[in-house]
Amino acid sequence: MASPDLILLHAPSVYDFRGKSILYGPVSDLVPSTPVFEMYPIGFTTIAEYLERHGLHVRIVNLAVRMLQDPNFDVERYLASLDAAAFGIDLHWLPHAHGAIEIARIVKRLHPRRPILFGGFSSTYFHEELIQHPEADFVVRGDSTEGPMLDLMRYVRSGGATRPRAGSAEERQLARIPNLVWKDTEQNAHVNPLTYSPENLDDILLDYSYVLKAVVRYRDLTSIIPFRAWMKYPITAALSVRGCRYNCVTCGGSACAYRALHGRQRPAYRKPEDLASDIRRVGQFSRGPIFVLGDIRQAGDDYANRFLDAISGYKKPIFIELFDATPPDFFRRVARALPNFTVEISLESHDDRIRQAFGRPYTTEAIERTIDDALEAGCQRLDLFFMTGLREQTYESVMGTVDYCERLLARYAVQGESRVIPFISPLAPFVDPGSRAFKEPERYGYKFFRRTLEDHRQALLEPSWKYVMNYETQWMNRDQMVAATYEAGRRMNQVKAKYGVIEPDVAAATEKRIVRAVALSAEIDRIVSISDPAERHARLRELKPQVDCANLSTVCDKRELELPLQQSGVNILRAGHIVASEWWRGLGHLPEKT
Ligand code: B12
Ligand code: SF4
Repeated sequence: MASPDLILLHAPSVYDFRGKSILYGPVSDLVPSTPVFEMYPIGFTTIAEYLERHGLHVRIVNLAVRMLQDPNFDVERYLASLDAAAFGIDLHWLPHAHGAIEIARIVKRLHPRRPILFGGFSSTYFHEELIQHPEADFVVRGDSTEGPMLDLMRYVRSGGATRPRAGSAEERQLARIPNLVWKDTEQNAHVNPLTYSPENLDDILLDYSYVLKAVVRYRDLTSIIPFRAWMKYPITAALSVRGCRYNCVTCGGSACAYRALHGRQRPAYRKPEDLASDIRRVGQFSRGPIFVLGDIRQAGDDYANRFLDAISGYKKPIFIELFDATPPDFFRRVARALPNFTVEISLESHDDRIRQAFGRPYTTEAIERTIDDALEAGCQRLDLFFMTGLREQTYESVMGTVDYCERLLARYAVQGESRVIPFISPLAPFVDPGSRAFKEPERYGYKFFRRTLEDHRQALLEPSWKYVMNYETQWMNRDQMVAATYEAGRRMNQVKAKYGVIEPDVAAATEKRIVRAVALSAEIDRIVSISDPAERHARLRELKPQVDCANLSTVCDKRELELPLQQSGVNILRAGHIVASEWWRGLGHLPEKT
């Protein structure tokens, strides 16, 4: 099997999580990943598709999933068996600050002549610090890197030096690649201007058939799975936008963060008709739900209408998210086009003042009208998300949020069933770098314990999420935040059981997990206060089996987020067709796609 040009590696959050005793807490309860954050960025797929379209071969390797699936998976041996002209590692989400850098170290040791490149939001924010790491050869900044990646890979493919000499032609070549951060022979860092920031998403393609083809080409399915439970619940995403119009204060993907970090002046939208084709293409081989990332109303009513016209008649389950209250007519149009739709809304708090201080423009009253309209139009389910760790939010206010959810369920649950389902989780482990709160903590009432990339890398090794968190607020310290989160989770679980949203056995299991997590958290606090490091370490190690059991689905059962699937998730016939054409092409019978 020929080596690919580029291997994209996704690391676990903490590299050696299998040997460490860390109570991660409910940090990933509301995303498909485990606390190892094994999901790779969507951008892996768009970069891979783009480079393949231009004649290069790319392989995606999800090391985090491999490590999760097989406790004996030998990372070093596996990495030694791989080779490529370059290795790319995402440091997109800051919780990967430990794993991404450790994986880079190992790859550098095993393949010293191969360049290692980093990319993603956190790489962009911390590019100056990251490039100082000896194993980081390149950082590609920006929310869009397909173009610069093609330039860089062509440079690497043509034998260009990883660290060019001052005044050489190679130095001039690297200096021309937009968004690139690189080093010369003297280890001086050069930061090229951030000039690649496409105005729209016309030139990218979220084409999952690349994924199927890669499975055949590299005879490896496990490495490309986006998250551990994907085979059981194959949810896929469709990307409507890069960027955002809103400015939620803790968000590193807000309008002002995009402007400052990625040079993006306005969101780049995918053409609505192309978005609809992306979805239909996924629907050809997957029966799982599709999540449309980004509110389709964000670009205006015309965008939403064009999208709904183009997708009309799509019958498979689809999630849409709303960033604001909507008029009733909107849902009537959605229901006509997408009979099997589910809505997601982040309400954050029941308290208008707190929600608006966070940056969400809508009132509870307006959202309640929106909920009524969505249900009346026939929405299958409506998930409401609340958060702890907000500006101006106290312990009592968090409990008030759960009381509010009880009132909601009393109103919407009919005969032991409710289409409205509330969830609450913490803003954790980190407030995003690049957010307004990170930039001006005092102004927004935040206090940070960690500021640099290295601070966060170290934080991730702390024994429980309370110590990992990079912040507290003027209204709740970390102890209160942890206590409020667990207690809110416990009460919410009871409320859901009372109104029949979850089965009694599910509720009982969640209750048990929360109680165990609270006890473990207290035990870890006691261990942390032991002054002898050897004893501290030994006591933490003893807790590992219990900690491991408490690390998944703490404040709710992750499966509560899932829609019931009627049939197996993958359309075997269609997937088989794509796989067979790739195999046939591999035998030389079909031309390579250009
Ligand atoms: C969609 C989304 C998700 C989806 C993930 C979809 C996915 N697989 O990518 C879900 C809902 C699962 C999710 C989860 C999380 N998210 Co999120 N998410 C977003 C959101 C709303 C949009 C992201 C987006 O538009 N991506 C598309 C573009 C911009 O990125 P991309 O195509 O994947 O990648 C491009 C570049 O980033 C870069 N790139 C990325 N990786 C690499 C690697 C290399 C080598 C190179 C060269 C380039 C490169 O090039 C790519 C192609 O051009 C943003 C907010 C926002 N408005 O941006 C938050 C955001 C990215 N998420 C964030 C966070 C914190 C999380 C969680 C950690 C939250 C949590 N505690 O659970 C988890 C992590 C999940 C995991 N890894 O398991 C923060 C990140 C801040 C930071 N610096 O850490 C953001 C900015 C805001 C937020 N708080 O939600 N998220
Ligand atoms: S949290 Fe707010 S600012 Fe961030 S992506 Fe969502 S709507 Fe935009």
